[in-house]
Amino acid sequence: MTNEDVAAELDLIADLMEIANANVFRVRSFRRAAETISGLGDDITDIAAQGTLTDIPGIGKGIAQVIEQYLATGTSDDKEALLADYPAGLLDLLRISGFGPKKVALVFKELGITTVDALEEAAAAGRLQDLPGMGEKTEENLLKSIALYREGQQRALLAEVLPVAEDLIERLRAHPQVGEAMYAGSSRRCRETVGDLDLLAASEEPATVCDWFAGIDILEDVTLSGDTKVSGRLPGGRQVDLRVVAAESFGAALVYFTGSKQHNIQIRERAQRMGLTINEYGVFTVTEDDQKGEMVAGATEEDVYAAIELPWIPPELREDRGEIDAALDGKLPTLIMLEDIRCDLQMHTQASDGKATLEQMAEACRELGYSHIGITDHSEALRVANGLDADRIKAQHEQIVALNEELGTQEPKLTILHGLEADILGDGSVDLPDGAFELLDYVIGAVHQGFSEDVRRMTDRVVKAISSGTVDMIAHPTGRILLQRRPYGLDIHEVIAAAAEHDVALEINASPQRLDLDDVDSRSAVKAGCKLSINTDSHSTGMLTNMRYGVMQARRGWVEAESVINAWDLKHLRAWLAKRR
Ligand code: DGT
Ligand code: CA
Ligand code: CA
Ligand code: ZN
Repeated sequence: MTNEDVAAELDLIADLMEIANANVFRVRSFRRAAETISGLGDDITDIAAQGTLTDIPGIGKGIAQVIEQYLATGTSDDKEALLADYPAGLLDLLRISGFGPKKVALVFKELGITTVDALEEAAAAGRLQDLPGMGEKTEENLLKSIALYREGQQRALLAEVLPVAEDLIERLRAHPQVGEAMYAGSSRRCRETVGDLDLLAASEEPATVCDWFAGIDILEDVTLSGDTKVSGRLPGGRQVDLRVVAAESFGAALVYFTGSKQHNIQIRERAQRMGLTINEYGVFTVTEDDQKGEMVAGATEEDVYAAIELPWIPPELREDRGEIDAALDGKLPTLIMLEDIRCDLQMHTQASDGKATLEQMAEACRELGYSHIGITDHSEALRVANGLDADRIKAQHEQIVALNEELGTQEPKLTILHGLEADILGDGSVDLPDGAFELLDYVIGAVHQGFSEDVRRMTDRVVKAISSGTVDMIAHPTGRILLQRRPYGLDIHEVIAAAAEHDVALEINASPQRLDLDDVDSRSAVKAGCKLSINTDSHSTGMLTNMRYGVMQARRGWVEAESVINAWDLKHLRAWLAKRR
């Protein structure tokens, strides 16, 4: 079990305690322990094995015992005691965004609600309005959140599925009877969420491979069918399908199962127009009596596309959004790659709400091979994140100047730019303390508060910030949280037009829960002439590697490196920033 698993378990117990109206200090001690453990450098299982859990600050005997029991049995006496009084269904209610322990306790006590279905029914029937602190608006928002919760049950974030897919593919490739193997479907197209995981392997002994795969440790509920297919579930319930094909068909099967369905339809129709037929086994000629003739391609994707006179099309583009016409015109984009990224322009330190120090963030970025980075703690107005006032910005500036001097003498070199993630306030003004603008290398504007305005006001607010001449970039422009919060009401096309006019960059926030701008908006932005910046918005060193997910989203948006300011070298970036000031 990982540190994150243990932290999540402690948080869950804290949730249950809150529902049970337990002592607030005890609840807080569980929450703090969870936070400490998730930020811990060492493996919690090792520490537990050494019997030194209580040496960790904030972990007393009680919590240490809960952790030990959880590591040994997957549960604990504390949790079981709570679950005896409060049904496990209440934990599902807690997963509904905006519905915290207090509200869960209230509907449980007053209305006996223990399931999401019952809660939805009560909200739809207007039975929640009479409860203290709830109204018609609460019910409306709740119904929306429940819809998102259901969507979340159907689909998982790409970042949850992809590492598992990569691990399974590595294990398949290592099997002596397997030639090539690859994941397909939405995971390979790098869609932000994934329904089920599709895997593909080439083998001359498909039954042997299927038998072996059916016994693999992380698969549950396994079904085997026809000796060429295995289906099962990952822990948590996500479906996995493995198909095993002959090597001569691997490319055709990979094209077919990568999809998208719409892309497949387009290439099948193209094949038909050329007197060919295409399926998951290969590309074939068609005989005079309309039968399948000779196989002309199938072993590799390149062969399959070549057989219908197309260049290979990157999976991220296979969404039937004009990629086939672009391929025919020789106008497929040269998609940005992770290797193109030279820096990360949004990250937080302990100065505001980050977990690591300035030095730790810098060192981690140097290890990633970046030549420069931008430190962007929150501005004063974001009190919950301990935002920086004028004095603290000045102090941080001195710290960065000193660290830059030190880093300048080390190889490989790293240069730190001093930025700020400044709140865009309710009236569209930018939260820049006196004197800050002059000190900073750049300013990111971001909306963090006051979401539920109408579209006109929200759009004006962001456009005003863009036109202010004080911001160089807009962070997470639509504010969405995948599977949890819809974008705020905002006319993104107006925002894009304003950003293009004022040469303000728009962020592709690489955090797997955000991916904001998304693929479609990123493409519109580049078309409109905007610069983009792919930023991890890291709040710890571990989050820096989320860059890959931002790049994937950019690739789905047909984005090339030249549009992305953090793919530029430092000189180019500095020149662009200087021109703007
Ligand atoms: P997901 O799982 O909902 O995230 O999305 P996909 O794209 O992985 O879809 P899935 O798992 O239903 O099917 C995998 C691929 O198989 C899909 O992208 C294209 C191909 N495929 C599935 N059904 C059909 C079909 O009826 N016609 C064609 N042409 N292709 C299909
Ligand atoms: Ca799928
Ligand atoms: Ca599937
Ligand atoms: Zn933050």
